[in-house]
Amino acid sequence: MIRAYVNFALIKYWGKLDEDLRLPYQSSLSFTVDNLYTDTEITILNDAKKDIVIINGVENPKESMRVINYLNRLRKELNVSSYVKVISTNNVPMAAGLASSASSFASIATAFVKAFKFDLSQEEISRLARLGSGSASRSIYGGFVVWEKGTDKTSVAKKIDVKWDEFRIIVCLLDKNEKKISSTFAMEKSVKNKELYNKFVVASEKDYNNMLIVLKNKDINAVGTIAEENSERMHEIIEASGIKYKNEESNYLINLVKKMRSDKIIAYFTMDAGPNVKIITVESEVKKILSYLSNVETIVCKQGFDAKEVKH
Ligand code: 2P0
Repeated sequence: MIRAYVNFALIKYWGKLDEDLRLPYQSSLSFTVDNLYTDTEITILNDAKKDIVIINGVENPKESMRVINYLNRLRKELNVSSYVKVISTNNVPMAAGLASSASSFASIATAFVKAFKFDLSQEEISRLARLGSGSASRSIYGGFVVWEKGTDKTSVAKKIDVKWDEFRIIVCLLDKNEKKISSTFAMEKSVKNKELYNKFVVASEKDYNNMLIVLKNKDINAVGTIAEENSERMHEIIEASGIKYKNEESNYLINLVKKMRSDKIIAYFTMDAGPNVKIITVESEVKKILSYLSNVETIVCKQGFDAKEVKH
């Protein structure tokens, strides 16, 4: 069984230059965590005429479709023909808006490669994961990771050489029942807004380069500031296309994080394609931050691991 962990972007991937190859307009940078993950077991079905896909314990044709399309893609890429049985289970709070395509497709890609006994590098597996879901390219590695823009061959994720044990992301779980607009769809809409989108890409490039510098210095205030600005830029362009992921509770939490900062606590926020707010901080601040969040369900995340084999 292969376990791949969820990653949260500090510099966001938001928009595809090539939709089929899932090539991004911008390089992104993320943190793969230790306690949210997907487990996938893949076995080859000899003589079968179709794949069997079980996600979170159920065989649901609609949910399985994206995975089956992806399995077809993997068969083509790796030049194999057998159908397979996929059992994939997310270890994330159900319907929390965190069910991550990143950890899912990273674990499926890795499990597929292993089932067919291919000897591929992590970068090669990252490329295959990218074809399933862009952010999945980054979940091949634990800790701080970059996914570089580029060509089909070069646009893969790599681990950054930063060891920062004190770094934390606190996930605040909000409004679990919110209907989700897929990021794939929302990205397409953002890209169409050409003038604004081009500005976003230029700013994002700057954020990425600056982030690489401050991350090497483990400068939490600079890391938090750049991540927060980059996230806000992404939500600005999303909202300009008529989609809104932030809700009232998100805004309440954003203001609370700003209040923490005015109380001299190190706390910054980032948000993805949903209402949940993630707080960027370091270990010494976690207790203080949680005291502001007594009414909110939280998950404190540390640096996680590469996608890897685990025993049942
Ligand atoms: C990210 N997100 O960098 C950004 C920030 C959401 C907001 O990557 O269409 O599920 O499957 O390639 O990877 C979510 O998008 O999109 C995402 P597809 P994906 O984490």
